[in-house]
Amino acid sequence: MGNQPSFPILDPNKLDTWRIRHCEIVQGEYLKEDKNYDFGVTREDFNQLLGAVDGCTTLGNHLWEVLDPKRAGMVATLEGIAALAVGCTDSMDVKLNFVFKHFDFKRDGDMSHDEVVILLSSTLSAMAKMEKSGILPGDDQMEKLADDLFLDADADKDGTIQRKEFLNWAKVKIAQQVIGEGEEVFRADVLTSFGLLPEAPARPPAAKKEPPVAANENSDNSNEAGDNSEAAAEGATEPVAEGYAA
Ligand SMILES: [Ca+2]
Ligand SMILES: [Ca+2]
Repeated sequence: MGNQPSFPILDPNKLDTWRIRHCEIVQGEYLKEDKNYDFGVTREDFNQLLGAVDGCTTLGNHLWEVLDPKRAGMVATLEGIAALAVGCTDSMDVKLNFVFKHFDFKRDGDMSHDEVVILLSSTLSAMAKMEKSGILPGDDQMEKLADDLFLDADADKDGTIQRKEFLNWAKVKIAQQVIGEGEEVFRADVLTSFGLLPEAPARPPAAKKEPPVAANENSDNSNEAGDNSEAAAEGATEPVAEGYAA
């Protein structure tokens, strides 16, 4: 690691102050055999899962509103945990590593086609919900994306995707959307890279952080940002590499 970005002080109820290690605590809780968490969680179970992080009492409820927009009363557990990784504060590499491990169900260190499909659909679905203008990924679209990944990324042609192959593929894909090396990567960039935003978003001014995920009400900002989009694009300067510090 080159330049060390500074990270915010942890507030257990604000996802954008979480680090990947907090996501790992929740993941560890999910994998505890005596807890028997299912593929789908209720709001109550989700709160309990997140409560594995000391002091986390309200984040589960905030995030639930985002992840269950149709009020189905159930959230896919893997997607819920992926959402934590999406919304926390850590480098792109660290996040991608977490996601890779999270969806390596067989724990064999590489991705089968099925694992890739679930990884992509769960993570991008969480991301699209958190970015309110995102389009939810369709099954066919994710199958196709997984096919593309295997064609493009399986460098050693062994029919599975190793961690390095996945990281390279994802970063190249996202980098096509982000102008300038070391520039901060926003969720909208990632969604655009995977065809899940209707049109390329204006990049926000460098000084502005993306709004915290948990604060639903803050989403009003998106309109304002749209009005200023030209100014924002023109005024965009080189931000300090934070989200994408390699
Ligand atoms: Ca595997
Ligand atoms: Ca391979």
